[in-house]
Amino acid sequence: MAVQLRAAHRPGRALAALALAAAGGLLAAATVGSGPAGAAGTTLRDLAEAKGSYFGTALTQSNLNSSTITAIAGTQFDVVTPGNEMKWDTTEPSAGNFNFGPGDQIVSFAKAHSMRVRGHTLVWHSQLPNWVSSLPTSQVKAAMENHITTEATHYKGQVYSWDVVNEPFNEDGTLRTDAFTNAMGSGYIADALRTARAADPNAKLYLNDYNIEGLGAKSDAMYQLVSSLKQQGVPIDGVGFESHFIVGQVPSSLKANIQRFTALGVNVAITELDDRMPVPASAANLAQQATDYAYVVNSCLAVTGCVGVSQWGVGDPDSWIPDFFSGYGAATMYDDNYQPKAAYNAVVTALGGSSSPSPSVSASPSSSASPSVPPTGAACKVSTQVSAWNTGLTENVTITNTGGSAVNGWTLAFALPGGQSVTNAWNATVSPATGQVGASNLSYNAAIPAGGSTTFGFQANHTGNAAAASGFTLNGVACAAG
Ligand code: 9MR
Repeated sequence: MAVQLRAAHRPGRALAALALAAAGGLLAAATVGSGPAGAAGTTLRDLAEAKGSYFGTALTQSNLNSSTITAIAGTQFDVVTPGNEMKWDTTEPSAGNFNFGPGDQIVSFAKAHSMRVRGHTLVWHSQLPNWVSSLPTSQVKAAMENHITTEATHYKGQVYSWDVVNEPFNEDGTLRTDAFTNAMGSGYIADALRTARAADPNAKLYLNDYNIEGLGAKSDAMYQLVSSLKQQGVPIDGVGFESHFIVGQVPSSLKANIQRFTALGVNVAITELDDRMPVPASAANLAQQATDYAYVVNSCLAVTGCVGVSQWGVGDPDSWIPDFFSGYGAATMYDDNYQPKAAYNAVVTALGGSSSPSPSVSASPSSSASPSVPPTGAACKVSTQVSAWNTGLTENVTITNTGGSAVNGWTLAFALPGGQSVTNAWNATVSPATGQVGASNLSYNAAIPAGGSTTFGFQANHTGNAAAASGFTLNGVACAAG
């Protein structure tokens, strides 16, 4: 499905192709980029599992009606968190009347696709039906315990973990005032955890919150709470870092913060990852998002006890962000058409995946060019578009075939300015990372019809010179600028 590329992966092939170009203009371009899927597999879940981790998503009941969403969810992800279906307003809309139908549907989907379920959530101030908030304080404890016991018992053996208490803190680290603190003070948290453990002894019990991903007052408060719960012998297995980030603002202390929590003897999970930006999304922000996603995944992988990463939703169209943050969106790894974005490719790389296209892409008949049918040189023009920031850039390169016949299989050779180093690419393999570089077609874009164009792109680090590449030759024939 997605094409993920790492410049360093096939230097041999690309160098060979460039040598051929120098020798006579005949390239084995079609062999480049059509290699087998990565050894560990090509889906996020396969790659994560190979590292002893997981990659999850959130799904709502309505998402299950979209074959596009379910196709991606069922193949790419191995953990599902119900977006709304296990929350109190759905599961117990009036006192003692339980409705597990919607949650059960999510569980069925998970089972059918060998996914684990993160139960979300038993006790939360939000999406809490009015009848709970209206109870006399003397009745809240019993209502809470009954709710936890009934729901956790219903899902016993079917959920891998529970977010037992969700979002208990204010931004300054004080405990949020809600029906539960009003009735029980801070003790409601320990009580909720104990009640959940009694109902489902095998479920991992989590506290989950946002803006606790980096060091700061709120994460300090969570840290103190977990530390104190552990000291008291209260059952707690993990802390969920929701991770609703803004592009370019992922806290640099993320890994250190994960480490200090795991040092308390609990797991950490990245539970609701997304990374929003103003829309329409700029190329620079999409590139930064890729960096951010990779950083988050790498931070989790680097710490034993960080068990996995879940994204909140599958793709940009089903993300909660545009509804809650006006003018923002593009927060997930899949774009408006559910095509994988640079963030997806960056995550594949972070998970140790290869730069190969998926097997179905490799097998596509469009990979008709083969080493025994050398591509022909062609008249061409090339245009470039660079979006740069202080240390990096993305560059899109459009090749137009200005000759009279189709090109079948291509390598575009060009010079990168000094200091630029390619970190990843899309719609082509690009290698080597620096200097004189070759970009070669993938199986699905080998053909450029006469008069037609194709675009590929890459991300690069730079040390001050963010100029576009230059000196383009297509299959050994110099191209005009255009
Ligand atoms: O994705 C959920 C969205 O559909 C709901 O409208 C929203 C209501 O609060 O809750 C969303 O999920 C939240 C999650 O349960 C807890 N952390 C923040 C998530 C985004 O708001």
